[in-house]
Amino acid sequence: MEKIVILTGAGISAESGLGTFRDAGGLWAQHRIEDVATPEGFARDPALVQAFYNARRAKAATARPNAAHVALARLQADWPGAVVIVTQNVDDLHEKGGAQEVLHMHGRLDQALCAACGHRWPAPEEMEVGEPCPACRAPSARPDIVWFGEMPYDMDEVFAHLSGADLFAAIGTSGQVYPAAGFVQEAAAAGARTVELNLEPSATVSQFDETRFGPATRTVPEWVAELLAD
Ligand code: BJW
Repeated sequence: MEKIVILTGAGISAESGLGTFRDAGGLWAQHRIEDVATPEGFARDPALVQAFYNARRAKAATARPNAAHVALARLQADWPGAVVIVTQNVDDLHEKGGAQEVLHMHGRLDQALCAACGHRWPAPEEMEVGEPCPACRAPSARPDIVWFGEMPYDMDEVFAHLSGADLFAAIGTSGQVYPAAGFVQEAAAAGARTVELNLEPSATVSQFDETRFGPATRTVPEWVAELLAD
């Protein structure tokens, strides 16, 4: 049975009210990447970084999954083969939409990470600078987020899934951040058919066999319905 690997990005959560990064008015238009999404930025000004993620955590906590998240959960439940969802998103809208298993390669807003010992625990609504780790007591709590220059999570598992994929889809991602932007090449090299679903062509659009443009709440349910009808 066909194995489907799906990569999602900020565009899938845009219609749930969570901002993307690189669209006009997106998060990177309001904050410098180097200040809020690098380990160096955190070392320089931890209060700024904690405030940035506290605000995003609060917003994500009240966001509702949209028709695209729900459609992917339906695909996972009804497809006779495996459906692996890999998300770059740090929100939990796939899970709220009913997805069973999701690989969060860039971390999660609802988790805290100890920079000293690597322990993880549920993040409080507001994380403060120097908050102690419940395991080792070091004052080293940080958001469990993969910043630039850090190794994304679950990469061995993701690359193993890509090497066995029959169909690869990228949804709502600009294709500008690696290693995720390279997944299409990896899947294609393994013989998978590839499809991009995005509002606009991504930076890697030429590498896909098929493209579908439009808002995710329209294109994703349509695509899922077609797959399940075949
Ligand atoms: C809609 C829509 C709607 C809108 N419906 N669509 C030079 C060359 C190559 C690589 C590098 C390089 N220099 C440095 C690097 C590596 C670096 C990198 O890629 N830099 C680039 C900028 C060049 N990458 C890293 O450092 C990564 N680590 C790493 O590489 O480790 C080494 C390694 C080696 C070998 C194997 C594996 C690893 C770490 C990257 C960490 C990224 N972190 C961030 C922030 C933290 C999370 C957070 O705060 O939320 O993650 S950056 C930010 O970008 C965030 C996102 O997950 C990520 C991707 O963004 P995404 O999701 O694509 O969003 P947008 O806004 O860019 O695009 C939205 C899209 O949706 C658009 O296309 C819209 O059109 C569309 N859209 N509305 C459908 N309604």
